[in-house]
Amino acid sequence: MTKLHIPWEDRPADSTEVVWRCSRNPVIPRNLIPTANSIFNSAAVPFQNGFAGVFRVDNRKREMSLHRGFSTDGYSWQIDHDPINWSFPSQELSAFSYRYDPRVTWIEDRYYISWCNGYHGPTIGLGWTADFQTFHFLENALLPFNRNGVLFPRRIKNRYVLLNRPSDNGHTPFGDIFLSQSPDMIHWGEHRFVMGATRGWESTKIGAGPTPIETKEGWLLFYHGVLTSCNGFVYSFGAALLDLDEPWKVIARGEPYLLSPQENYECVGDVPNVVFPCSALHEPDTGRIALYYGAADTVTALAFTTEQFVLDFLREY
Ligand code: BMA
Repeated sequence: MTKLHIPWEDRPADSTEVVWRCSRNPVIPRNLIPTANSIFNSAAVPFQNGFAGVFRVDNRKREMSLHRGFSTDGYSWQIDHDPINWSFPSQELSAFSYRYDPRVTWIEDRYYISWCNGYHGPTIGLGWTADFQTFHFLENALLPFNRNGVLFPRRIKNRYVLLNRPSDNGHTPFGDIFLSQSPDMIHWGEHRFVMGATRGWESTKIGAGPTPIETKEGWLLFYHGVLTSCNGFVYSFGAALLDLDEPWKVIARGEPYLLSPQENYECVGDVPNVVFPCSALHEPDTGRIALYYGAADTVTALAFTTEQFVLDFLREY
């Protein structure tokens, strides 16, 4: 089998950035499929000889749903025009309110999907697929109100671990990252505080981004942070390193952001000034990382970095 290559561009010669943007951004336009108002905050994973993804599509009725997609190169995507057709464990879970901001994580033998699920308010929905053909809905992991549920890619001390961010029912003006643990993906407890909003770009609230990446030094976590300006929220993202065995312990956390909304497609759209990462493709042998992020709640963009660049950045700050 030929080796799968993740999307990649070297850092431009004149750049000193730790994270740099893809020259083809935005890689997914808002109107890639005819039913879409916007396609953003979405998750891609390696699948067979290419990539598969779960996409946040806000349709032209402005309903927020999850759609399936495939790609051979990680840049050009074929996204289903209709939302994922879930199989439900119970009729009570099937009522549609909204489903958005998916993350996808391979654990053991299947892809788990976590998202913000409308169930009498936002909470963390979970599901899984093995083949991207049938999609199985699981019980909500937590009670409302919660957002930004992100699974670790393996059990830690025999527990599945889920980062999450307790919130309110609206445009929450606060928010710290916690984690919850489970023996079976159904029952969640042993909740721990991980880290809170601090200052500057992450002074209002923070939330986990892509599935954490395991490195020798700890779990590498990209997360978004929000600043409240006189013009509204500004979403940037940065990085932290969590302890491998007790991932609620923060080993390092970068003070500056890694990427903030500065390009036109990040500053202009349905919600201006948003960069919001939901997935990271990682090549262990090269350390390359390709981050998919939603821009201005409208389009999907790519940015690049390496494990080493981010670990060096975290050591410096
Ligand atoms: C958050 C979520 C994200 C969105 C962001 C900016 O609360 O709804 O989906 O990208 O706000 O609007």
